[in-house]
Amino acid sequence: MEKFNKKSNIWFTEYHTQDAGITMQIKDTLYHERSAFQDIKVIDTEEFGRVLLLDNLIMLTERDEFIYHEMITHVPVHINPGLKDILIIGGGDCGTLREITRYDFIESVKMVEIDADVVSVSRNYFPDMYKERPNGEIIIGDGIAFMKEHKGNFDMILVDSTDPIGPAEGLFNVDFYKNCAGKLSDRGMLVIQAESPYYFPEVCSTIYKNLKKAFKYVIPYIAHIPTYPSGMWQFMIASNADMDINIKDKSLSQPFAHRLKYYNHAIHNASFALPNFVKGIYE
Ligand code: AG3
Repeated sequence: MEKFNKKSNIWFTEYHTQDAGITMQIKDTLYHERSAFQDIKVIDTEEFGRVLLLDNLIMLTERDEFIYHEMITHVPVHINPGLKDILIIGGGDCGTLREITRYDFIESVKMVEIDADVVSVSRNYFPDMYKERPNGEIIIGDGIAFMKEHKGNFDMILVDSTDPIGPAEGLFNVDFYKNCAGKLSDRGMLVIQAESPYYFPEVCSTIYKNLKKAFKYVIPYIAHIPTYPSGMWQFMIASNADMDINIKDKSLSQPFAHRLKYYNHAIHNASFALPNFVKGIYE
């Protein structure tokens, strides 16, 4: 390690197991509070730029957030191109909102985030994430209650949550998934982030089984995100309508394709290819 020039020598580590984690050198702590729901921190790091930590877990970094946000949105949009009404549950940093509102044909996007402070921290510290969006509406409230009370259907529900411990726990259970299934239009889909298949196979397996109790079809896909546990991240698309993963219309992302840094059509297809140990989780 001598060859590396240590600057502050103050480090942040997120532990993924008792014995392993990811570590990065901190330049500065820019913000820290305990909101009504969680501990919120913004650190500035040498390697990854600004990093948003919720309960000391990495939610996003300026350098690699594009991967998660592109992959949770552009993959499902390309298999079901007629989307008009979208709901995002969570996603307070507004990265998912940014990606989904790139499509002109999407008429309305509601984002229901439980913690107003996450939205304001994003507004103040992550200028590439939060922007006023004409077809996007931010609602501060509990996503679980919103799903129970809301009348009317969505063409796609995106669950951009934290890990299944803490405030997001209820977003991974069967009741919530059934509520979502009941609020989807005919060809509607639920899309969720589903953790690391490498470190947390039993979490992925439980999520998959829970989804299967509410949906006929559940299709897992993968992205590589350097700052999340193991760098390999699982997403799942669930639907009660027949789904096929092929791109239906290659021109959908054309107007902004030059701004995408991860998603392209080859990645779309490749993301559904699962390594054998991951396939094994879902058999
Ligand atoms: N949602 C958080 C993914 C979970 C990361 N987990 C972890 N680091 N242990 C993404 C928030 C970005 N919108």
